[in-house]
Amino acid sequence: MNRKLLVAGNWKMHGSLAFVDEMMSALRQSLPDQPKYDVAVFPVYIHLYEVINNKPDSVLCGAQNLSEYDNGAVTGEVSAEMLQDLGCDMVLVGHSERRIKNNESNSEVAKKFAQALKFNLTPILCVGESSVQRQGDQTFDVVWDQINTVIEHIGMESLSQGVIAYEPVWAIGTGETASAEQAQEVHQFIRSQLALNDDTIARRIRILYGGSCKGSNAYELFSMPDVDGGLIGGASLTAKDFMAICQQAD
Ligand code: 3PY
Repeated sequence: MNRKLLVAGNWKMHGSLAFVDEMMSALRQSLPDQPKYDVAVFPVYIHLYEVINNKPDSVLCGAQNLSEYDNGAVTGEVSAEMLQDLGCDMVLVGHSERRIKNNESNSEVAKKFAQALKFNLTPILCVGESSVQRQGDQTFDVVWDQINTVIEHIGMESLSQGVIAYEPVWAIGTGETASAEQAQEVHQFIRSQLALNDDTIARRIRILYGGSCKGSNAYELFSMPDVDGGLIGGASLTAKDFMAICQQAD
């Protein structure tokens, strides 16, 4: 099955309004009008509006997080309904930085995934093991538990409306990248587990790789049969580096 690659820039807690304007004009100049691949950027909440108003039509925009609750008395949170109202297309759920620093549990992440779908946002479910878990041979168990909690909460058909991003925690912000073979091994595992439930969905769903993906390794990673693009951290913060990765998806 032909899956369209997705190159998604997770800007994390970086940027300013000037940075957004600079990036949007650089992407307008450098991206083809109708790229063969999908491109998305994920700024902080307060920069979403600026991105949405200045991005090229072909670029999707998403938030880095959302509330598991509907609109109401939940101070400091942002709902899926608000993100939809603003014009967001996508949202990250369960990034390892939030699982670790904000103690987000698998079931909280599953609730956020469901909220996103309720308001027509495409969730990107981030999963991945720590280095201790990898060394303890727990990679497959950890990753499957993270995905299966979402399936148990909302079912396979709903999961298939989102995207999965495999991001080994040991490769995030460390400069260390999973080799293309290591990434493929986990992506293939995820797809084969999904196929036990539903083969069509397993073949349709996009699985991105994230964790120190850059221009120099993107081609090798994207060439793997089960890698459908990347969720890019640091290398999404300059137009030159981000475009270098996008070009590998062409
Ligand atoms: C990274 O590549 O560092 C990421 O965390 C992408 O989400």
